[in-house]
Amino acid sequence: MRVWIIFLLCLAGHAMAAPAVEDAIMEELVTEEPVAEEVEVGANPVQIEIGEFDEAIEVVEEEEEVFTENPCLEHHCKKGKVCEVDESNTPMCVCQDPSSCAPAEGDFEHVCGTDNKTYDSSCHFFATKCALEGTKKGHKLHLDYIGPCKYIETCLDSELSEFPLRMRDWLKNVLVTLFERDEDNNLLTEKQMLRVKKIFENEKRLQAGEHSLDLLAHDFEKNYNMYIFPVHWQFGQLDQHPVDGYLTHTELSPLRAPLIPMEHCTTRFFEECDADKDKYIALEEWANCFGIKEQDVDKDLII
Ligand SMILES: [Ca+2]
Ligand SMILES: [Ca+2]
Repeated sequence: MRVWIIFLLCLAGHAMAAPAVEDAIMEELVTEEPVAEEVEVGANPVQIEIGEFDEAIEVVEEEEEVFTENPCLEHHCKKGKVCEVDESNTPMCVCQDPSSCAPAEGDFEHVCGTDNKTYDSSCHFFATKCALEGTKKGHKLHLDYIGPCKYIETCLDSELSEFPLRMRDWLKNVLVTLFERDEDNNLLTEKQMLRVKKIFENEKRLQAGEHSLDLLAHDFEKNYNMYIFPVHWQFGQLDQHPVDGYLTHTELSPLRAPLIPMEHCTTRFFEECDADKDKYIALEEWANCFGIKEQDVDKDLII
């Protein structure tokens, strides 16, 4: 049960820091289109900063040349790749040499691949995956979880059925926490706020904390409607690359990767969630895994 408290904290943290977590894992999917630097037309930020010191002007010109002549500055590569220019000064993304990754500062930076190998950091992992691009092995290799590889107990059937009970409650609590902290209105959209407000104001709401499975099951039955939105919301958070109503292994990573070392049923849960075994979790499959009735699955709830 203690694990779930940590889990809750992490989760609140995760949701708050969603962009950062997603950056780490989702960059794998970022397309290689050049990203324009935000420089105002006619403005030269370097000159403005240096001002009128004569000595500095030469430096300014040098920096300006680097800025205009290095096309890599405006060329974004997905994780595992770095930008290089060819003979005609055209930028291109090439696989990063794992030895050029910053050394890991501790175990917490290690990641475990689906090949059951520990990589020093996600940088090392993605660089290795890049080198295997186009091979069957590379296609199958994913980041499995955060932290060094370790023995993960088999998930028993009885334990598997407990998983959605806690997960649903947790999703609901994350949303309520976001609602409470959202002073600047940038964690949730207005429509989301309205939905969560209803949950927040429901006096019969089970407060965040340690609850027995019986109580969680009872609450789900009693306050079923309260759980519909959080389940849809989490799906929408993950379905981003692309937004298509299906979750790939990589899209699921921001949720799975921190969870697996703490919750040994995570892998099995998401595997079984893909009921038709096509390697994608559709919204209907997702909702069903969390006990949401078919008639309540509504893609318009993903707002
Ligand atoms: Ca998707
Ligand atoms: Ca499926």
